[in-house]
Amino acid sequence: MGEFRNPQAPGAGRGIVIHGAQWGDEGKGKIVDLLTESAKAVVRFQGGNNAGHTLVVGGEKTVLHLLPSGILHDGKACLIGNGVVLDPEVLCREMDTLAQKGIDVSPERLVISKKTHVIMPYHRLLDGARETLRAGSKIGTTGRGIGPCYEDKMARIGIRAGDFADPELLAKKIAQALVEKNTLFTKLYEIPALDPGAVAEGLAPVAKRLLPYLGDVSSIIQKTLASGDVLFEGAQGTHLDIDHGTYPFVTSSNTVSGQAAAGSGCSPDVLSRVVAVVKAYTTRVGSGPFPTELFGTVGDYLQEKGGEFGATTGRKRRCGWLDLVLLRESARLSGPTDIALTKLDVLSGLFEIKICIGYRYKGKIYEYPPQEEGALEFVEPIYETMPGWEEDITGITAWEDLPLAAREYVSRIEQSLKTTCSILSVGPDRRQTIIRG
Ligand code: 2SA
Ligand code: GDP
Ligand code: MG
Repeated sequence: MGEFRNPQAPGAGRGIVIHGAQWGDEGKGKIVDLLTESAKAVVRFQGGNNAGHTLVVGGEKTVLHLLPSGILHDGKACLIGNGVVLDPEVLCREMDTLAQKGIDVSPERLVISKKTHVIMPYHRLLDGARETLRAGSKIGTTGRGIGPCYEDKMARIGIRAGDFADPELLAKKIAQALVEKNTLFTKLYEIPALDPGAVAEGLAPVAKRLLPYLGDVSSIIQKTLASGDVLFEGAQGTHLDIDHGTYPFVTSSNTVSGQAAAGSGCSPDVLSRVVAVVKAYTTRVGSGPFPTELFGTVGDYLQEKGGEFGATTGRKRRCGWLDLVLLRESARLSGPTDIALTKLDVLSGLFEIKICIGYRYKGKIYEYPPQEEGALEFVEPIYETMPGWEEDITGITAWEDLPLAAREYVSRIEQSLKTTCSILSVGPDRRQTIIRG
């Protein structure tokens, strides 16, 4: 049945998913940048410019919101898949910033799927208006219009990047979308109605500019895999997944590894390696339950030492101990082959380190999170305490050179999750990494 499958010829490349196993900001950007060296292409498959992926190379910091994190490597294809929601103005600004630094952002290497949905000004307005209306129970969105854009996709009234080629169709679709939006704006949110003609005019210059970048990402992935590896770059994290996350305090896309296939246009059988990026402690930005959250001095220590501020909004990230219950569920949902453990260096200087190994909830012990909505608000974490270490580990490049307590911490995670931490990150820079093979 060969022609019905998408088999990889002998010697062909692998699909490698890099996704966040917690609530985002695990350091996915750094890991994608690192692994791009040996890949041929990098594709974003969900989320939009709510993401902030930070790369540090030779001390120079780059924060990406839409461009795939392989962009700093010359000659590697960077693809924006159909599962992404694209704010064209943000993308153009990001491209300009990188071009000024001498990075190639030409259509020869950067391709946007024609099926990618476009974030429109009315999506951003709606995002803000909804949050205002939810006073007291805000989700704490990034305000980038992500949710409303995905809503239009599902309602089948979305604008797609492929529409950029047909200004007449674009104008018609914008007018259609605005019939409903303008009613909402004026009747419910006290926002002035938008003029469809003005919205279409506002989009025209960026739409024209991005035309040469539109292509068939699915087919490019298929061709690339014939000769090399393709990285699939996740955004946000597993527990922000629209289905499996801490609903309703989630983002509006699927963030689990399976989305890499649907959000880029390849079959799941090409995804042979799944790297779960795990921060050595836990952070969350925005509202929602967080069982291991720390409110005292240790939380402040992690926040300050880890530089835990949102890479898109600048908001302070909430910090807490590592939660193995959440990670077990991440593993069940995304099937990681290995872990990239990041920010281990931030734990240096703590006398003792706690790991949440289970929850107590309604008189029972849980190894996996209870599934009722909101249950995480009421679970009591069960902790195991491990000795900390004093040493600064940011310059260490070999496993053997890590303090014993740090190695024991890593081993405890591996043992509990029955997998290997193949990559250890001990600082933000690309070179501050221990590869364990
Ligand atoms: P949205 O804007 O609709 O996706 O927000 C819904 C929830 O998803 C959370 N979310 C994130 N959480 C962590 N990191 C994200 N990216 C930025 C970063 C966040 C920032 O890299 O730091 O700068 O604030 C991200 N994007 C969305 C969001 O906080 C809501 O809880
Ligand atoms: P992403 O969204 O998963 O790509 O993560 P972010 O870029 O939003 O947040 C991760 C932050 O931690 C960024 O500021 C990175 O530069 C930084 N970072 C990544 N890995 C490490 C590490 O091992 N140690 C330290 N100290 N910082 C790191
Ligand atoms: Mg981030």
